[in-house]
Amino acid sequence: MSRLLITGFGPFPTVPDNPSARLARRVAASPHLRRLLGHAPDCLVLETRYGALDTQLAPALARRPRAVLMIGVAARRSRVCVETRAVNRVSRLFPDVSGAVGRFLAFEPDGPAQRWSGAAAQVRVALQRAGLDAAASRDAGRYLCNASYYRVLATGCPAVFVHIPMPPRTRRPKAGGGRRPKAGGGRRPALDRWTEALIEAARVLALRGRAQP
Ligand code: PCA
Repeated sequence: MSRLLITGFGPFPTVPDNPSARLARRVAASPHLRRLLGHAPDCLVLETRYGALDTQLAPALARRPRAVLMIGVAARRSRVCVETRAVNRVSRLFPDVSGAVGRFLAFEPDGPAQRWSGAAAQVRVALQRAGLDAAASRDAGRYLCNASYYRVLATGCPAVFVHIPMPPRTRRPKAGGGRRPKAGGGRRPALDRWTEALIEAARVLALRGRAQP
């Protein structure tokens, strides 16, 4: 089956340890996805700098993935959000990891003001089915997540960007003591729950990519 690309991001000035990279690697390592595709999905951890759109993302897109699942962190959000669109706008306020800010207010001076994802609703439903309280969002920000999404949506392949909050710290149960975990997995680490749900989202996207001419 055709290639599925999963992306995450490396650190940036306000998030020195970006959980989206770990999550992308965990989703891409899923044996379930490997079985479905007949090979492991491609995984790309993008450096959080504008230059990486040309040096890292463009070569990955040149391999013509049939579907792309993108993951980034939105530290101030409290829910997992499925981004429905990307806008042709860059913030000049927030420097990337190399200290650069977007050079122009629009990435593509002749590009459309926004690009929508046709697969976002299906991915949100898949996440909800997998037990995540995922919300739809129309605002992927004005930074690298939005910029990379805008690029990927231009390819026309099914692509969805999922923003995760910072995972809450989970305390390890003390050896030989501590309370028992709640029934229903309420105390399972967020990253474990997100991994499982995003594997389901990736499966849905991969099938959609296969169906698209
Ligand atoms: N979040 C940032 C960039 C990288 C990431 O994980 C954003 O929301 O744009």
